[in-house]
Amino acid sequence: MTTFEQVPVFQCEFEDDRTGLSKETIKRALADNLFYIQGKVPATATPNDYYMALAYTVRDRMLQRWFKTTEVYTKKGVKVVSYLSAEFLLGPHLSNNLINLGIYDLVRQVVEESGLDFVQLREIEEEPGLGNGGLGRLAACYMDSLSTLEIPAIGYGIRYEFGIFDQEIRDGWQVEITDKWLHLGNPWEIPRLEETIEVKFGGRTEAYYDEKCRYRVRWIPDKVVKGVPYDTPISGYNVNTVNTLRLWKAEAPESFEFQAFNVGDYYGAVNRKVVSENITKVLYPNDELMKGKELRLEQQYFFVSCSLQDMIRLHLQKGESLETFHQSFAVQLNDTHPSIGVAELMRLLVDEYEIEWDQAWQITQNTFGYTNHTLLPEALEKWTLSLFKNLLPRHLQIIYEINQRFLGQVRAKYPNDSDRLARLSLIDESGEKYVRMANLASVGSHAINGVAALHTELLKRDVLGDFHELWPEKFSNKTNGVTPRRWIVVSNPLLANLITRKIGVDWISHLEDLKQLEAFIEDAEFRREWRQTKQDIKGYLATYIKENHGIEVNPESLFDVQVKRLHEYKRQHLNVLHIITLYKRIKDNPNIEITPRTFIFGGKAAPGYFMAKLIIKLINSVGDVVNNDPDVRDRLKVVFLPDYNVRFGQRVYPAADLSEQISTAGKEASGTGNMKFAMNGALTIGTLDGANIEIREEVGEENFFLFGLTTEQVYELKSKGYNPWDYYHNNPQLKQVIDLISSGFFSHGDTNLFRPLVDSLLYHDPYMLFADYQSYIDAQDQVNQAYRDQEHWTRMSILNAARMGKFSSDRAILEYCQEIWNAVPVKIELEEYIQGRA
Ligand code: RUG
Repeated sequence: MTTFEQVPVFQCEFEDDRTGLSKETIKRALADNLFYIQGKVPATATPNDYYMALAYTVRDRMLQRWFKTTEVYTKKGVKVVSYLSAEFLLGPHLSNNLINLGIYDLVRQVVEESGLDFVQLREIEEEPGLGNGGLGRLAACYMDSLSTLEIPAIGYGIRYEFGIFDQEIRDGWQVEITDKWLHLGNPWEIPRLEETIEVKFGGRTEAYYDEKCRYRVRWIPDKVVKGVPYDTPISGYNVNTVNTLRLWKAEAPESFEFQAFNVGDYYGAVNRKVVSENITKVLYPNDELMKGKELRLEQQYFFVSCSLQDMIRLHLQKGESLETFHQSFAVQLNDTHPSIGVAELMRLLVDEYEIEWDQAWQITQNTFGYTNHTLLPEALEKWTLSLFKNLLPRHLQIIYEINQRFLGQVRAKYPNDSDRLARLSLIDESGEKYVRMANLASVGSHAINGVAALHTELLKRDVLGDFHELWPEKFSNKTNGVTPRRWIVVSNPLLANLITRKIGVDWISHLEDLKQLEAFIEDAEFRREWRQTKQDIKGYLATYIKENHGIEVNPESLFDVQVKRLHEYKRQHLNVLHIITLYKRIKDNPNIEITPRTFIFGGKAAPGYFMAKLIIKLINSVGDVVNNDPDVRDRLKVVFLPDYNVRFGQRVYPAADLSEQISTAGKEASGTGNMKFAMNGALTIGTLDGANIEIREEVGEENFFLFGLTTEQVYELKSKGYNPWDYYHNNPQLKQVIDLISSGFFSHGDTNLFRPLVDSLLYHDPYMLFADYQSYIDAQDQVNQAYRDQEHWTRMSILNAARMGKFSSDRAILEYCQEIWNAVPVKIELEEYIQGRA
């Protein structure tokens, strides 16, 4: 193998066009990449060509670090974290990489001096929307922190050809448009064709005795698919570490098809090719809803098998034996989506590498950790036995074997407890039989964690209660975090600069340093600057809304923002009930004093989730009425901004005054948007749910607008028998609001349009909006009061940002490293002849 030092280009002692950081060199590199990579000259180049040339110029400057990082990780004794996730919601790469490399201002200057519009080029980048929401974005934040903390890591996932759909709003309704993120090419990835892996599907198994007369099973598949890795560099902030995100694309192996061609089955062969390649075609757009679709299980198995085979290859390349696999890799299961990995690693070890079952099981358990992200029953993955058997017959046998041994242990500990046995079993036998993926993940992992303190407690008590009783030592909490690089430095440069001027730059990689801002709370000039910064950013958002959506909003008004996936448990419709309440107040008394507010919504609904789509329609319909009613005199505005994605998040979090985190207590596992808002100085109105509880603890209860039932009260009320009609009849304000919707006031007289929503609230109200309504309105009234005292509001805003240190993904990753992965930083040193950072 050629080593890094042996490649001649890396030994050049002059400033190389692909590594150099002088202005002149970067300028030359841009022109060079435009000509030699894009094949264009300025006379014919499109803005996209320039963007591509710029992206390659930046990527070039990461390559040596990337190469060196990879090389160091192949050394014996380095433990690598392997983050297995069906989703990575990365967002645009360009700005993030420029910031992490420390060359943002320099490159911007060069681009502009070359007569190009930097912002235009930056905005051309298509973001890879390879995730639905919080779970995929968390994986992206964690990749950023792993690199920044110099932890050897690799992210494994799926290179969906079509990521999360683009959302358009037509006549107030969501319309889904295919996301074509790859249509103009992706300069950030490198295909590694030589590291392709084969994955088997279907067929049958066959028992046999090997040459040592040992009983063995072989799998005779009826389909083989190739997994081609596409690698994306993940830079760390202010360090040389560049980790890899390896995403797998499915392709049909040509050799497999020759036979079909030879016997003249041309169309059959082509069809099989298409079917194979379908595996990585499209991301399932359901967030928190499990649908038992075969293709989804195929996707999961495909990427997990590719990834585990890849890890085994890397481990063996180090000259290690498989007995020490778990010392080379700590594999984290991001939810149950990759949990088939437990059975796959057993299959690889036992069937393919002939390791005895007990030892293989030890290796497997020591390798995996499992993060649970939801308590919602509809999100818990389970697959029917028939589907499983058709697609993965060998894995089903392995799961049965794991289950039999596991239930044996349970029986020994709890004799005569058949109910417990039924609950713990990997197979749900209560009706149609299913494989329970959360149980498989829990049995096959040495560590299980929830993503916020409350969530972990509820997990231990309810969803995984029996597992907790059995193995309390496996459980821990790892409260989520988000990366301050993307969510403050990239998205809010004005605030980042203000903070840096006050306390220096260290906070970017040590977010707890933001605490130092508290020392300036009595400094009136600092408060003025803070307020002005927020004002400027709100101004930019107002201009954007005007230019792109034609709605005039007042930047002086309170920006009240709820951006997240549309889901009944997240209760965007509770927010709407508040808007209608304010509207009604104005209609009843047009001269009422009211704090002007702009309500901003964004978020996608799963295409098959009717109620969520109806809530989008309701928001837009209420907006149409409120925004156009002269009595309102622009004191209220309602805007639904379409196609909420990472880029849009970067625009909106910094501009928010108020962050809406209003899920029913006990339903939101953590939330991460809540953290991004508060870091940017927004105040939260929220329930005691998910990480809201910890945010409130950190920022202080006096700087947080709390409302609503607690989880315990929700359970209690449900068990007593919750009747939404009682609230409707006893609260005239609520009744008026509901009646107004029912009357067709927001639907041009159509009394049917919103009936499903209103009926769901009146007859079931599964997420208890009515129970929380009055408390929410009262808290919102306190918000109005507080916002009128701008000095006080600014103090609260500063304190919110200053006390958000805990919610950096760096803190979360450190906890995972120390308490689950047993992983330590490895410094990547660069040879002197390679340019240092700017
Ligand atoms: O809904 C949860 C969020 O509360 C959480 O913050 C996020 C990251 O942990 O994961 C979300 N989630 C859960 N997305 N999908 C699921 C279930 O598969």
